[in-house]
Amino acid sequence: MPKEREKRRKASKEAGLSGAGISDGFVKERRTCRRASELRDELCQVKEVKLSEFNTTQVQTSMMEALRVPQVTITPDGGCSREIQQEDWADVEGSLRRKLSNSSISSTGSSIMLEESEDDILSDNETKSKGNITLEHLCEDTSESKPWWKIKTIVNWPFVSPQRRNLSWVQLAGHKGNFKAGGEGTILKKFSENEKLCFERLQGDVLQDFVPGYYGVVERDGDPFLHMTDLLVNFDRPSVMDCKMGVRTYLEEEVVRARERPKLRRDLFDKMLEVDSEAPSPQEHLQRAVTKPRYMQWRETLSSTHTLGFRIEGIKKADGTCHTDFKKTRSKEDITQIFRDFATNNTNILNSYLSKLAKIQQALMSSEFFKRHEVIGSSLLFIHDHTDRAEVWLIDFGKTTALPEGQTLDHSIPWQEGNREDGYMWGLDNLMRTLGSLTNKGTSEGSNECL
Ligand code: I3P
Repeated sequence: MPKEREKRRKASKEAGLSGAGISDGFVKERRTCRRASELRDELCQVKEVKLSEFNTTQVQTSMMEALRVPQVTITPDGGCSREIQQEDWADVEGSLRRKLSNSSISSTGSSIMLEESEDDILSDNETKSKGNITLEHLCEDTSESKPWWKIKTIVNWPFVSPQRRNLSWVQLAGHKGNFKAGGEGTILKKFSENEKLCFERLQGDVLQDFVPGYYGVVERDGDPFLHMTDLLVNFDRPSVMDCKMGVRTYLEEEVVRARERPKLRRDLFDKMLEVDSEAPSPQEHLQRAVTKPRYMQWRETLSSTHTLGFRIEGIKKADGTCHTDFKKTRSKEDITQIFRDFATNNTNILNSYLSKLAKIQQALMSSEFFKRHEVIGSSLLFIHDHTDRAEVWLIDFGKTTALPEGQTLDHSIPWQEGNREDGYMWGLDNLMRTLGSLTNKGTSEGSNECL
């Protein structure tokens, strides 16, 4: 574990954290944030969370024949064979400096993963076992065998007793174990240098009102976290939907790395197999592994990412049930139906969502941040409750990266390797048309047809 400690020290250093625990730039107070001293006090009480050791043993690389993926051909680098090292994974993340994920890397390490997930998602004042039970009741995935902890975007769910703050959590898609309870009305998200930079650059941008409030970097148990608003705090038993935006869900950098040094992943092959045993090519079956871009591209073509520029990742309904089985949800009709159910066909909610999206669209069009960033893997988070209150937020900037000086993106034109286009605006347009078809309002162009 010294290596792990070293990584944590390094991440803390990069985050500019002192040994005292809270960085100088701790509070950038905004909107609902309370006084810095109160927040700091609340952040001091935490229990030890053991980082699970990354398991690389099941994954063997065998640099074999060239791997064919839909748009990118990954070539071998010499046909040699070696075991993937921990460093390799960090390498893949490259400049994003995302620390090794404790979650979705190994599907076979689920017991360790779950243990950590339970720990991480519990409120400070709850025992682990209690939290587990609560969470299972709270967010049972009724649609598939996929565990609930695979959904991203943690949100606070004031489920049982209003007096017990941060009682339990719901995470919609993505890397589990990334979140902890913050002070009241706030959460802590595992540090990512990239996301931190985005939040800093978003301060003062027209998009600032549409992203979670950001209060700086804090340290817990030696690990750095981004401190931000809990978006669910003012809702009563909210329904939540996570839509991943854009036509591409991986960075160009990942494609280049995969081409230069293909790394075969058994866990992604297994995930592929779970959905469709015929999806892997004969070659991939033989090696029982795929590269990440290959997996990500397969996910994109299977879902509506390619055809509509967005996809539904997860839904939590007001009754506490979670649904994550949207990997094969692709057609406009299916998506429309899912939105209809999600909003319980309530026109007030649908109209609120539409008008919120229109404001977001306007803001995006004039945003300097948006113009100068490749927005990958970012989601729109839809939240409403029985009072008909409905909000939409832009979240998840871990893979949103600044373009070289002077370069800007259109966000609507097709992606070709090298142009870094992400199709975000095209996806938003399609999303608005989909919602518009439910309210008979359409979009500003008055058309209900997707592009
Ligand atoms: C995961 C999903 C995540 C991705 C993760 C994938 O697939 O696409 O967005 O993380 O890569 O495994 P799925 O949704 O099918 O579970 P990033 O966005 O951070 O790349 P990972 O396994 O390398 O973490």
